Amino acid sequence: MSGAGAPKVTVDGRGLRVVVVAASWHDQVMEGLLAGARRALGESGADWTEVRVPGSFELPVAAARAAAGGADAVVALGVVIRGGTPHFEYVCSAATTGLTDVSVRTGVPVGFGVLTCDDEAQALDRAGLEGSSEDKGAEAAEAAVATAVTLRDLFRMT
Ligand code: DLZ
Repeated sequence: MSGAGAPKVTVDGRGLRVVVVAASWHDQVMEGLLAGARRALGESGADWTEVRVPGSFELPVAAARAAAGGADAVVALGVVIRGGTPHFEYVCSAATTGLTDVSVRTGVPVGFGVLTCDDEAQALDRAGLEGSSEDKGAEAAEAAVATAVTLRDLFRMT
C-alpha cells in the first residue's frame, strides 16, 4: 500500500483522554512509531498514557480494556515483519480484525499504527525516523484524535 495521498490532519484534541497501546517487537522501529505518536499527541493538546504489551497479537485486548476504561481514543502501534512461516498472516489478521472489532463495538476510535512489512527496511522507512519517508505513528495518533473529535461533535449536534 502506498502512503501517497495521506491527508495532513491537524486537530484540537484538548480535553481528550487517549491511550497508546504499543507492542514490543522490533525495538528501533517501535521507538520511531512511539516518538511520532507522542509528538502528534503533544501537538494536539490531548492527554495520553502509554501501555506496552508483548506483541501485536496482544494489542486488541489492551485496546478493548482502554476503551472500556473510558478512553476517548486509542492509538495502536506495532511492527510485524514477515518470516518464513504463515505466522505473519495470523498475527496481522488477529491484530487488524481485533482492533477493528474494538473500535466498531465500543464506538471508541482506534488509530491503526501497525506496520505489516516484508522486511525491516520497509518498516524503518515508515517509522518516522531520520531518513524515513513516512511517519505512521504520528499518522495513527492524528487519525485517532481527529475521529474522536468528529464523533464528539456529531453527538453534540444530535
Ligand atoms: C511470535 C511473533 C512473531 C514471530 N513475530 C512478531 C512480530 O514481527 N511482531 C509482533 O508484534 N509480534 C510478533 N510475534 C509475537 C506475537 O504478536 C505474540 O506476542 C505471541 O504470539 C504471543 O501471544
